[in-house]
Amino acid sequence: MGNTDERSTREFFEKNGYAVFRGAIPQHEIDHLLGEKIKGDLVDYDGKLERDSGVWEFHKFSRLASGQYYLVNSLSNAHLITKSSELYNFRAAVRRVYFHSAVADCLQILDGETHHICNGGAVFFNSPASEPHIDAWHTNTSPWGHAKTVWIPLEDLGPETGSPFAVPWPLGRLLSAADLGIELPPITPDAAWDEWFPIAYRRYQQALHRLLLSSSAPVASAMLRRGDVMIWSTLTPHGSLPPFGERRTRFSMMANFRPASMNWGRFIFMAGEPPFGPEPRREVRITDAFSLGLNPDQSWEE
Ligand SMILES: O=C(O)CCC(=O)C(=O)O
Repeated sequence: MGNTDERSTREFFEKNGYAVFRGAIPQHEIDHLLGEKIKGDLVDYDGKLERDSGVWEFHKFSRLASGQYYLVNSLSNAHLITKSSELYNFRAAVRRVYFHSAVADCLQILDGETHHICNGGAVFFNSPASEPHIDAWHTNTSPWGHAKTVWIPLEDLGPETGSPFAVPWPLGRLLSAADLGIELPPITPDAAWDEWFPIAYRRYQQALHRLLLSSSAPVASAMLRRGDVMIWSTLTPHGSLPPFGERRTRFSMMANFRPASMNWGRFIFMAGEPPFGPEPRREVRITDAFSLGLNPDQSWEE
């Protein structure tokens, strides 16, 4: 570990499960990402798209009491929608930020690792107003708790834009279903993941929410300037504030990383539990840095 600042950032991260790095991404990278050439890639699309239900539909929105809209029919494999020839400039610019040495530096300050692998990412145009949740459901390591989400504002953000927040959480603290006092539906090798996942996830979410509420958990957010970097462990509960008043933009991006020296871990399935057997030894494929999701159909062992 380099200097005192870095040491105290790491100590803060270990105690609270999140950290904020100020002005980490060079402004010219953000200018490039938001530049006219890139914007030209982003065109409105009003056709049908494949949904999680498997049906091709137009967007369907619902309105919350707060006046916000949310998408009811979520997209299936959104990352696969565009052909590689589309969004060419945009994808290249996004990758330039995800894989910028400044991101690697921030990660290294937190865990000392020199090489990380990106498991997927997203670009936000508005706040998703997501409820408190943990990202370990889609990205985790074995042993637990070394995967991280990197979140980067692309414009200056106050809470009125719907900033992200974290619940201060000791690094590595894993809440299993048993810790939350719930049982998840059993999963067997034949079980359909797509049927099991939403039920298990929702049950876990509700229990997590109850726990945070009953323990009067604090939430932490920050005024963020474009180019700052906020990082949380994928075991740290976090979410996003809803924006105030009328809808407004909140250009930002996030990606999940894990140290390259670590194996994937399957949060919620403890080592040796069916249907997966013992902990995976080595990950065997990273086909696309932008592919998302951990799927039990994937091959995990060498
Ligand atoms: O963008 C946000 O406000 C939060 C995003 C989030 O919850 C996530 O990346 O897991």
